[in-house]
Amino acid sequence: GRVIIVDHPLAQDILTTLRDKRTGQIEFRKGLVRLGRLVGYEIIKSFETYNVEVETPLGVKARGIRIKDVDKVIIVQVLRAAMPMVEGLLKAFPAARIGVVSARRVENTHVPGSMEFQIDVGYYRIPEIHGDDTLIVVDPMLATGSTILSTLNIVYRHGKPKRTITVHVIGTRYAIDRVLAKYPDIDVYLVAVDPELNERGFIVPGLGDAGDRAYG
Ligand code: U5P
Repeated sequence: GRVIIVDHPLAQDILTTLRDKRTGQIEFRKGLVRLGRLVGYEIIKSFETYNVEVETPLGVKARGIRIKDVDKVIIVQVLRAAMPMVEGLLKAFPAARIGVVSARRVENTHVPGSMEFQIDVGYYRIPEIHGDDTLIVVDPMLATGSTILSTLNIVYRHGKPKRTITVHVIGTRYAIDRVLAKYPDIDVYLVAVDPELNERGFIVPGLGDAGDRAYG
């Protein structure tokens, strides 16, 4: 798998807004939607294309391209923080089938400083995954990796995709390595990699609790 940092200046500008503690709920959500769109366009760059020809209204042939299997995409969102990013990703993948996983870190069993969380999965609903599908799993923050690993474990029970991509705003090197150790073929897309996790498992400098900031 590859690790792709979306370093487009617009993505980095939006990330700065998200990090800013003065950014309120409405702007925060809007920023996540815009990042989802930008990351979606970045993901599309990795899809195969094929050549086609169309005829324009001038009765002349023009060469063009189509993106292969762009409609064979399943997006799985970790509730609730991933919802705005998925709205943005759908601009790039309007035909995607959508799954949801309600996964929550159990904060009260967490030993301060531990790099693992127990994950409580409440509800999930995932479309059937076929061998030619691209699976995109979205969680804005990849801190210890516990949430995404639990989510992937559930998602893969619904079939094996051709390719798996995870999408995050911010991740830690630790979590990226942990995910790739378990699933070496996954491609991880992030807008930034931050250096630290604090005692409570928050990314530092990070942007706080993504779900709380987006939804209150
Ligand atoms: N989370 C945050 N902010 C952080 C760290 C974690 O919002 O600074 C939330 C994410 O929304 C995600 C989960 O659902 O915790 C990821 O943590 P982990 O399971 O990777 O440790």
